[in-house]
Amino acid sequence: REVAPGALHVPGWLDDAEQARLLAACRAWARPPAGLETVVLPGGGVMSVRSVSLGLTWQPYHYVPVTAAGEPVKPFPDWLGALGRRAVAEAYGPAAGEAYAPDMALVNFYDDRARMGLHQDRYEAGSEPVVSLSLGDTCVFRLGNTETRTRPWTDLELESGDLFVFGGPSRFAYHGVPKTYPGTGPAGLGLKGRLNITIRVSGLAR
Ligand code: MD3
Ligand code: FE
Repeated sequence: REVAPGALHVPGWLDDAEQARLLAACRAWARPPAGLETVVLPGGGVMSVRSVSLGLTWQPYHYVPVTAAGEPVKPFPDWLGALGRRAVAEAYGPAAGEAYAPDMALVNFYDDRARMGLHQDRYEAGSEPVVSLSLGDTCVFRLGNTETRTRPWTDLELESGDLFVFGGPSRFAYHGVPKTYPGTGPAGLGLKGRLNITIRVSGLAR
């Protein structure tokens, strides 16, 4: 479903087995070194979402190859790039899929209290689409406009296995996660909380 121009939501894109495989990979990536970290903002604020990156990591407000603790970021695996290409092909057609060359992924972990305020993702060098995959608890995803951090916005629910692709005019829309619904993930997955994996073209790799 096209939620806004260039913003495509595909509920249930990952089947149970694919979700389990992606979760197992996230658990391995979360382990040290260069595992799950808390991002501290320059004003001293701490993000409630914890994250781990592959390929490059995001530190306020740029992409770097080393974590805040000084450890090299884990590599961005080819299979995850291939999954991103499949997602973009699904959203915009086979040619767009073939042209898509992601170089990093950001995995966000939400415990029951974590939220992400409305923001734009504009630290990438270009404007290639962002691919988002959700695992575990359902959340409210807020998709705003490209002009202001205020209304109008649309609230949607993202569930385990859902794909979202943000390209075209939606690429620089404000967005955030005002809440998750604890305990709503698939019982068989065995994840307490929510994971979101975004696959991106930073354009800054080497
Ligand atoms: C719309 N993550 O990591 S994913 C982020 O669920 C981020 O963890 C949220 O926003 C999460 O930056 C939302 C959906 C998403 C990701 C990137 C976007 C929506 C986007 C980039 C442009 C527009
Ligand atoms: Fe974002």
